[in-house]
Amino acid sequence: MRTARFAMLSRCSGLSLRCASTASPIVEELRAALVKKNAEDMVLIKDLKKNHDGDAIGASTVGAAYGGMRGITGLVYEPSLLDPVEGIRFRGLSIPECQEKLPKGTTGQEPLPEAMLWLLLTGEVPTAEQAKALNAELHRRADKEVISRAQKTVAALPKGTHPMTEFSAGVLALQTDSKFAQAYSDGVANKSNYWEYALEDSLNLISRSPHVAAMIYNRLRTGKVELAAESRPELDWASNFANMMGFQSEEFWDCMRLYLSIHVDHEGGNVSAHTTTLVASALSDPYLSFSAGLNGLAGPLHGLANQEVLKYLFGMQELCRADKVDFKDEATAEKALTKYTWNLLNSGRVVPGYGHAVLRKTDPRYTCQRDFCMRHFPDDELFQLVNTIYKIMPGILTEHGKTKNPYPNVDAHSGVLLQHYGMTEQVYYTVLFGVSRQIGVLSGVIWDRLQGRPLERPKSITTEALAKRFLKK
Ligand code: HAX
Repeated sequence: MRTARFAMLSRCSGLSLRCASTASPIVEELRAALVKKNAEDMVLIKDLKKNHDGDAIGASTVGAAYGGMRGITGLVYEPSLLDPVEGIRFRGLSIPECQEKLPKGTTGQEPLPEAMLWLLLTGEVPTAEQAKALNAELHRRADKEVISRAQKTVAALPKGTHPMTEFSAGVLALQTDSKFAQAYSDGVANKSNYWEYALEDSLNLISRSPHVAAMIYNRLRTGKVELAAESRPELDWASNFANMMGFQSEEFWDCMRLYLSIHVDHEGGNVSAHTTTLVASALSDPYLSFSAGLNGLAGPLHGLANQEVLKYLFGMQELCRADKVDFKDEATAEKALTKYTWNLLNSGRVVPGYGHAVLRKTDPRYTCQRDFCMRHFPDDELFQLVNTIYKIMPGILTEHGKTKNPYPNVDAHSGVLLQHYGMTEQVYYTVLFGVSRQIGVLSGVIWDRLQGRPLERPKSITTEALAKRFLKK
């Protein structure tokens, strides 16, 4: 009776995933790779749960409870893992390994973000054909009507709304087409197939959100609710996004391939990933979940730092100009920058782009952007300023004595690349981060549903309860 009702609802909702997959061999291939990897992982998970259920992997302490849960390993998140010294590994691969092994764009230089998506989802490096077919599938899913509705919703927001607010709202507006929400409402979704609906929504979102993000960029630049150029099906995901924003240089496309590949993921505990997976654990669909994650990414201690870094750099340049600092004289420039940075620190502010909650060395995402600049524009003025700051900042922050990591993170460098290629609207920078970040965090959501992870609900405690327990008051 129940099965018959489900079958009927399934037909009514038009959500026959098996049919969809017949029409799309690459999604069928992707799904098969996910199922295979999950079967391998499940053997380990069963063993871990059965024989090590009570084994500790980290202890909670009073310090951790007051300190933003630092040092507590309390989540399983499959797509990537962060080492404090080595930095990020995407399914076991470091950034240089990804640059070497993943299929690349037309210049043959930088990895394709859609290849990164395949890697994060399946744990396998895709072939060039698989990456190409996945990109074609993303193009195929770019439903014009759904995208246009979302673009109009964003356009209804007042002028001057921050682009991150617009992007988050745009992702919510795309949610009207959520297969996950529809299937749940129709009663056809259950624990064994949630992940398939999550995969459907995620692919649609990754396909459509760049169209919304590109419109946000053009509205910022020209005030017009349109793309700078039509989507081109022959282009890969990153270059097409750049194309829709009005950038047609091959070199910038390569920059975007790299940019959108390295920002995808940073394990599961950072604000955007954790928020997305937390919200998704309530079985909110991928759109609702990722929009929530974007709102976290929009904070200045997280993704907005890339915007703040530019403010800091331009502020430094202005002060230097006012004081007639001769940049050709390195020692004078370093002295001046040190003085201005101390003024900032003494006013109780943080230096954006430096420090990290987990990393304890220079972020490899910083290093690979630096390498890109060295290859393409070593003499760029802003790049040289960033290099000079890199020389002095670890010493300043160490002397300041607060931060546990005096080295630069990803955000210290990304704006330099964008400024060089003429994307000067720094309020937009975090949107680029968000467009990339969906690839990682949605992979995380799909794996959470595939492995049947439950509602996330840690326990909290009050100061009164802690005082009773430890202070005997
Ligand atoms: N400048 C000045 N002070 C800093 C600092 C910096 N760059 N980084 C950390 N500190 C301070 C903290 O504010 C904190 O001070 P209080 O004790 O007064 O609260 C102290 O040093 C200890 O902090 P921490 O343990 O080293 O760092 P946290 O884990 O608390 O915070 C942050 C990590 C990234 C938020 C922090 O380093 C910071 O604010 N950096 C600047 C903003 C930034 O670049 N954010 C982007 C991080 C990467 C990212 O998520 N990108 O999206």
